[in-house]
Amino acid sequence: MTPSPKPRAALVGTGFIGAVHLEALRRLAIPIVGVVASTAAKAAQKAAEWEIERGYASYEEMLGDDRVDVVHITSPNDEHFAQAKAALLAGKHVVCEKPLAMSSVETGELAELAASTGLVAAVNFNVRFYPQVHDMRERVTSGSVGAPYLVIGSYLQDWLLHDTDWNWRVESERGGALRVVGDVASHWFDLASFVTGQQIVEVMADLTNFVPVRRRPVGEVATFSAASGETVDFAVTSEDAASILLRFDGGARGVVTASQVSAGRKNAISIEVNAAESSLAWAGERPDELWIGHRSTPNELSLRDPSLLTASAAAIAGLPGGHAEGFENAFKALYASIYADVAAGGPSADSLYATFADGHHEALIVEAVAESARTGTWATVA
Ligand code: SOE
Repeated sequence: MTPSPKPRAALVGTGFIGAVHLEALRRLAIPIVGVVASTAAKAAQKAAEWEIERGYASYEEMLGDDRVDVVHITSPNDEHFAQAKAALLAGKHVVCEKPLAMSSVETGELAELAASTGLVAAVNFNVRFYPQVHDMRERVTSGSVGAPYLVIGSYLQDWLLHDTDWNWRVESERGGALRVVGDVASHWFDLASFVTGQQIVEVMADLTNFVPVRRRPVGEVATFSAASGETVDFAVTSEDAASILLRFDGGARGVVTASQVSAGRKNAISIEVNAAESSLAWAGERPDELWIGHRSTPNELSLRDPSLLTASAAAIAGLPGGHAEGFENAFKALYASIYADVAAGGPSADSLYATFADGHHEALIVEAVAESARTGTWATVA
């Protein structure tokens, strides 16, 4: 690909996470030339509100705009496949929200297409891009904590606890057959593989639905927002919680619990690696802290400080120690890495963001989880 001097972006989707993409791009001074929404009127309204040059009447109109180099897809999950495919075929680089698509057939096709185009094709697994997560990865993969034995953790939320809580993710046709696994456990799977350098190869899953009937509002409800007004009963087929045992290709064993009905847990992702020499633990709601556990000396709590982090972590730290970094900084660091490749014309061999190949592997894990839950036995990730 020809290197692009100053890559420009278009944003697809204007919900909770679309606004996070927008803000991170703005902080990196990446020009956003237009926005696509669920309707032309909404695109025009958001373009005016966010001071973006164009509100496109349609996705196709955006693809026809030669100024767009990178398409950020933050639409509901069932739109990702067609939009990502069309963007790649139009010669655009793509940053797609997770899950990459609704099935491994679709993600497999996208991964192949992305590889054949040589374009940058990234999946928005933002959790990789906290400095302490990079630090954890470097400590594990360099061997400094010894071979990973156990990978333990959870991803707990409470925003879908009540039967009056609603979001498009609850509808399987739009969100996917597995909700909690696809929406949040997938972040944890990606994180576990990222920090250990090992792939998940077998799973044993128990999926549960505690709120089988929800009161679906007649109108649309934004992610993490309260529903109100008239409702109709809706029979939910996706899980509210999942407990999953894991086997990794390098010999590590794992266990994760994921839930969207855990009162008090807002967006609580946590991971612990127990390795042969020491342990490491990190939690997304205290992102600047890395706990280091020892057997024969006192445990440590490492606070994020670029001068004390491992090299790869220091490279993505945006602020000096003591100046808290959080969710939005991870997006900024992720896009800095992606846009460096875009500016260079294509993916580099050593980039650390998740690619469409990683997004395809995630889909295979999610499908293995579904199979295991159905059969009550271990399932192999295809
Ligand atoms: C909702 O569960 C959600 O917005 C996820 O879709 C995101 O991936 C996660 O970052 C926060 O929670």
